[in-house]
Amino acid sequence: MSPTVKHVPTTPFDDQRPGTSGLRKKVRTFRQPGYLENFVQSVFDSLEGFRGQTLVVGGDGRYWNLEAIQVILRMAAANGFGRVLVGRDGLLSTPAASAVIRAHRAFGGLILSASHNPGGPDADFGIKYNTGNGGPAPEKVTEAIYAASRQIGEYRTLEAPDLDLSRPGATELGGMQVEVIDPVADYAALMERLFDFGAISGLLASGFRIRFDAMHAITGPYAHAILEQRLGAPAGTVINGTPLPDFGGGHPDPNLTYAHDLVEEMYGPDAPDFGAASDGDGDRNMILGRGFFVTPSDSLAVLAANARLVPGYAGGLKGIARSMPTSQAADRVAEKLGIPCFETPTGWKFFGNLLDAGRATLCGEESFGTGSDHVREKDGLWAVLFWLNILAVRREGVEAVVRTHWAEFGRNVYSRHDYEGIPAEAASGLMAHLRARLAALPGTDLDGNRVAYADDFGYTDPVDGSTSSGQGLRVGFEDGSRIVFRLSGTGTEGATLRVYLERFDPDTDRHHLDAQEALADLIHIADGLAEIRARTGREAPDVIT
Ligand code: VG1
Ligand code: CO
Repeated sequence: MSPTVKHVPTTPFDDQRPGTSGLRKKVRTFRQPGYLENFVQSVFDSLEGFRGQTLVVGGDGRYWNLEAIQVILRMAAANGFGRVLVGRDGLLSTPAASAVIRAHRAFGGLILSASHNPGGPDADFGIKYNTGNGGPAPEKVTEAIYAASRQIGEYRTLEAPDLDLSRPGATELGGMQVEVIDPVADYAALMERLFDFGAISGLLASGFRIRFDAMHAITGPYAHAILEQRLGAPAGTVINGTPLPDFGGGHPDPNLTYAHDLVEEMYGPDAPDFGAASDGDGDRNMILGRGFFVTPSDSLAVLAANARLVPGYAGGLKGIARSMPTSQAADRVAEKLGIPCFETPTGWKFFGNLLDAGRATLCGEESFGTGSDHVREKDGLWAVLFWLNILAVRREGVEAVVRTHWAEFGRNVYSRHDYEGIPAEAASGLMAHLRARLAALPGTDLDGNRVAYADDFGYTDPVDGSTSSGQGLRVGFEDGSRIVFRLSGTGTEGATLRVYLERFDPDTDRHHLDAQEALADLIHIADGLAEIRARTGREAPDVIT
């Protein structure tokens, strides 16, 4: 007998507005009775036409992932979905979830992740809804979800036991089919269509050594299957390759601060030729050469400039899109290729329309995010394979490829400074003070740098005309340098101030300079403009990327 649908009375929580990438909160917030249920019901209440359709569900394997998935399965059945595709053991990387939604023409998907934020009972959890194109819900959908969460009165679920998600296969739950799928299969097949696996295997067989740090997070199984099993990299190429609920106690954030195992090896004696890492949910990437770090902004530009070497992009790029704070290195490549370059607010949801409309092929963010129209999320392993494919064709090292790129296009020296966990009031005070100063800045001189423009970035989507304001304060100088200030929309405690610094340098003689050195005067100007030290009480950033 089918379990009956229960209508459970509930009252709204007032803090369920999705941020840059879904709803992210402490695990203990999510564990309050009704908290997850309210949000999931609000998602369903804001959607139309899903009866009998397919929903994709999976997460990054962090603490509480499986418990949340069991709740979602019962609610999906009670709300009338026809079928759910769920990754084995509840696992799906964010880009793989996007690939599965697209490959199976699902109505949408729920992805459980707080990405690079730590996991565990005292750490973070998150959930986001992706639409049928495989991408994060655009703002009009996330705002509708939030509105629904403010007036929710009941949620629907079933009285039914947990399902066994450890083995692929189909079962039934309250009239809905639940299919447990191999989390890697669709994704790996897609990668094989885009890249020249033969050429990459050849490179690896020639003695080119690589290391991939999965940071105890979701990309472990994907990297084992693709890098070691399919491409023949030696066992042990993938380190920290078993997903753990608390990511081994670390921040699964692929940058020079948190990916320490990898960084130590790549900057040590006898370093491999290529190193990479991905984040909690597998959508970010960090690329390293031997003793050499590739900024994510440069990585986007290099991929764009070399895209024709890769089978999936041999036909050329339609356009490039980058988030506003991302360096303008990609713009220079777009100009040379004669294709448009779009500047969007921070967050992958803003790329969806451009990709769907065929106006952009490659997208990137300075926050270690790169991707293309193959899915509608940024994609960590995809970026790794893209790099390896380029290196296999060019038969050059990572550093040589980047330096040649700088010599041709000039170097957009770049760095981001993060001040984490500052009191929310200090952060909003700092931004308000700076915002009030903007109008008077153009034409003034700051330490010998003349301000060309200063504004609060707003965006009008060229495809559907929707607008988003308040997306970051920008101060641009006459020589093309920029400083951008914004507050993070993914944190769960206090506020994080991000300061983005960029200077264009065409002079090859200065390309050996360390970014902090080359940006020293802008760093000084940023502090003066925003009164960072005075208002946050911090002498230095917590994380520099
Ligand atoms: C950060 C990054 C942003 C990225 C977002 C989600 O957002 O800056 O570029 O899209 O994280 O990435 P914020 O609002 O904290 O600056 V992930 O890998 O956390 O899904
Ligand atoms: Co992520």
